[in-house]
Amino acid sequence: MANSTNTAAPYQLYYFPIPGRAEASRVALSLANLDWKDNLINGEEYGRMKQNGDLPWGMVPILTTPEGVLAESAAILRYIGGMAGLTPTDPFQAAKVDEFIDGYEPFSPLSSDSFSIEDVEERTRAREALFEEDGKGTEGLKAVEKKIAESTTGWAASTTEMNIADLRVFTSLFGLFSGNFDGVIKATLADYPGLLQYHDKVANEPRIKAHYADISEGSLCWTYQPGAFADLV
Ligand SMILES: N[C@@H](CCC(=O)N[C@@H](CS)C(=O)NCC(=O)O)C(=O)O
Repeated sequence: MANSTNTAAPYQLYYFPIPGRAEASRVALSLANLDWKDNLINGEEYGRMKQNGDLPWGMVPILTTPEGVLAESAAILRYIGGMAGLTPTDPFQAAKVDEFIDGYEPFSPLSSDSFSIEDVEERTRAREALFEEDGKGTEGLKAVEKKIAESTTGWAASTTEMNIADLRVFTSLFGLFSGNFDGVIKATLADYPGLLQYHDKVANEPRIKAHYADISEGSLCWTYQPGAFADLV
């Protein structure tokens, strides 16, 4: 059952109303067919949860489960990914998937580093600088493109099937280019044909394609649909 409105659903995800660090787990929760609720919180609710001691590490996302609260986006993804059949059963392949998720992490928070800059022009400039020739964003995109090019199967961690490493990379990477981050523009991706090819592969995976088939108008999740970047090719 996907994304219940039931406040008593056994699995409850709490995060801001953006893809960000929760999106991969949202996809995994849906593909696992669990009864779950997507609690979209604002800054005030986040502050209240933190104050109340509801957040094990003071941050979101968290997932409440019948067995207790789980924090850290990668831990949530691994836990739900296991239930969704999205983690390899072979121990080495599972470890390679973990390696990819952990190795990708330094490139994950690129856009959020500049969240605290209040002036929109200054924030835009800081984000644009990320994707200049020597910027951290460019370095990250090149590194991920190279890793994916090394894959023997086209899936991020060279696994035989799509798995949680792909959910993490796909949602984090392409979520950056939704237009939600001032100064980060989708045209940047035109310089990364390998990443566009990877987008095509994941977005057209039948479960992913079905998951994003009916998004609402204006949804930030448009970057996850097949053809989202087709005009750049
Ligand atoms: N390592 C954590 C990082 C979580 C994180 O950075 N969460 C941000 C939102 S994306 C947050 O809670 N920010 C609120 C704050 O730091 O005040 C994870 O992956 O879950």
